[in-house]
Amino acid sequence: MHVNDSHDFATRAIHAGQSPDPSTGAIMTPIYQTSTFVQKSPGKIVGEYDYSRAANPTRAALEANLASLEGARHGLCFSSGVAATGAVLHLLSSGDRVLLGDDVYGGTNRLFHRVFAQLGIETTLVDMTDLDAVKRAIDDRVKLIWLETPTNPTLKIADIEAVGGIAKAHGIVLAVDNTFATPYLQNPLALGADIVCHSTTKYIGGHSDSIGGALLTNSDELHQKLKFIQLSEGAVPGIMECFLLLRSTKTLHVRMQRHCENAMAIAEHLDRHPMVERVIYPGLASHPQHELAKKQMPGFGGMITIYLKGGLEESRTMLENTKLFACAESLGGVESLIEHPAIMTHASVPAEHRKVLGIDDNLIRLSVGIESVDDLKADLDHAIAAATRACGSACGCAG
Ligand code: P1T
Repeated sequence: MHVNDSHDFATRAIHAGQSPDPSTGAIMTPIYQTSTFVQKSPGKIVGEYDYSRAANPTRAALEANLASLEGARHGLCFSSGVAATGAVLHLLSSGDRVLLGDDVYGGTNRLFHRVFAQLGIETTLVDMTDLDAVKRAIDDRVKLIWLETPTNPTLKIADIEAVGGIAKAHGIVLAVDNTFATPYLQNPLALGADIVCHSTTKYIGGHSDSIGGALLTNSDELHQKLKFIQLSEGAVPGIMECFLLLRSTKTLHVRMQRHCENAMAIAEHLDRHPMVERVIYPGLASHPQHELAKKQMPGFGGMITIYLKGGLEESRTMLENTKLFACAESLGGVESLIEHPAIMTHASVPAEHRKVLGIDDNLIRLSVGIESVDDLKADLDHAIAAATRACGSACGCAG
């Protein structure tokens, strides 16, 4: 298909990187489930491919598709989001420093602090919503700034353009984990980031049936280095995973529209609930960076974080009593999930740091799916009522 940058997102989502199979006319990209490709003579390959760790046609279609959605020249896919993150960290050398957003996925935090620290790469946590703090943290050794926006799980919004300007002025690479926003709601490269990272496990996959990651960039130099790391480390996705993701991206825009609609309605509903102490959702006027979110994103995504009145017991009771929201790690699927970051996704973050960020026992994260919004509201109301009954009045809440 002749799809180019001038086409709208929805058209690129469905067609970019893909054309009917020339040998059969199959409209869907075939699953080239092969490890190797026969050569005519040693070193003389038939087409573009010799070995699937290096490149595979199904993966190449996915990489081109994701690159198009992020407005990038280059795309690379990995076996997981953390594998993609690790590939970026392998750009660094011992003695280099990284500024890492202070509120990121627990596994990202663990990778920086407990794996790459051992290789001599030093990580400093910075609140990326505080531009002065970013500037203050920079010295000659800082080679990479890594941020998420919205962050996981407290949904802070960083000004990508502003941080990008600071990074550029100091010759520092800016990588943005765009997993929560997706390319439908935010294109960090257009705002000055050098690399975009995705856990494709989440919204891009959208059906909770695969693990994967991706890196997108406009820099030929960064792409060549990252491609070399991808080839050398071999953390590539399986071919079937690539096919599943190609199928998923065709509906990304439609799913995201419904995720945003449902989440906004639920955020407003919970905001009025007497048992909910606070709702964090970038679409609410009460969100500290609401104006920035409006400027940077055309919609606010499907993630909501709430503080329930009470403590661990009430939170646990709520999570045990939802019937549609499944209690599980991960996010971004069509089905709604609920989780407790302090015990689940962010358990690997040191307790004292969780306290600083407000990842408390009464903080609960919702990944709002695309089911009927009325059914979802009723499910949450029922579970909160169960938590209220469990609570009595010991914690001082309305229960
Ligand atoms: O799980 P994996 O595909 O390796 O992706 C890691 C990752 C990277 N970036 C962000 C923003 C993420 O949220 C994740 C994974 N997060 C969860 C599993 C979670 O429940 O938050």
